[in-house]
Amino acid sequence: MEFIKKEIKDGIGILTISRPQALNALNRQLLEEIGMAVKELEKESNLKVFILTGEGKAFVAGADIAAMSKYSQKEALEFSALGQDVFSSFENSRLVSIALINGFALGGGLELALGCDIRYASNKAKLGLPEVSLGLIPGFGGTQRLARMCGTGVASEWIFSGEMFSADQALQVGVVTKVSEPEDLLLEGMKLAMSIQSRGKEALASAKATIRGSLDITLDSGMEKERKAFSSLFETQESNEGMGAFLEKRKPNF
Ligand code: DAK
Repeated sequence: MEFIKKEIKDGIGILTISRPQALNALNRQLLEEIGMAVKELEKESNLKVFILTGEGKAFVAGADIAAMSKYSQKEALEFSALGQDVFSSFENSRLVSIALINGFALGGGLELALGCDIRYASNKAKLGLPEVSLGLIPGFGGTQRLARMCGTGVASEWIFSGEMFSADQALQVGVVTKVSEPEDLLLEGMKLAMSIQSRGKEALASAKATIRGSLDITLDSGMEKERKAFSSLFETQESNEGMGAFLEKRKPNF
């Protein structure tokens, strides 16, 4: 892979996007590499969580405008479908994904982060969906995910204005859940990842699928889904171990 650095550090998967000449902007190749890297991490049977971050002053500065400017409508449709598929594959993955937003997360870059389960940002990060300033709209799920995550008021403000927002503004509206000094970002992300990694694998996958599945259904059907997911975990060795460990006053061995 040319633009993705993949490592497993202290039992945590880390994907670092590195295309510095274009502030990590997403072209087809980079999108495909992100999709492949996540598939490879999924093969690591002990892995439960991964971190996605960017190298340099950007997380990802958006879709590659130079490449996109030459697209026909058909190519734009294919490009949009590729991005949407890759970001949706994060949601459908059993692995928990944490975006560490180290710098600019604009357009497709913010959409990439919105596809992750959890987002932390450096206090130097700038986030936004500036597509309307290019005569476009977000094409990798931004209109849908931001509206679901923060409501249509926030999505409308961010998308219609095309402005960049600070990490603190992003924290206020719930786009990110923690802001830290740039030098502490990886440490904070690793702390969270290690806490997640110490939990039950099947319980995590079940919780993720149940949370993700809650958005498009009624509360009643969500409750039913939760009941089924909850009760099916009683068949697992993991829940035996987890509850047994609590009762025996020891740490569970997951
Ligand atoms: N694409 C390509 N190259 C980019 C880029 C991008 N998004 N962002 C930065 N670069 C390149 C710059 O062109 C520059 O290259 P050289 O001139 O050195 O060759 C290099 O990275 C460094 O950038 P700057 O010199 O501009 O760096 P500054 O620190 O001065 O400014 C910046 C940083 C992030 C404020 C600025 O680079 C900037 O405004 N970048 C563009 C941000 C942006 O508008 N992003 C949103 C892109 S639009 C769709 C599918 C997807 C999408 C929409 C529709 N369908 C198919 C329907 C998504 C759209 C987007 O993401």
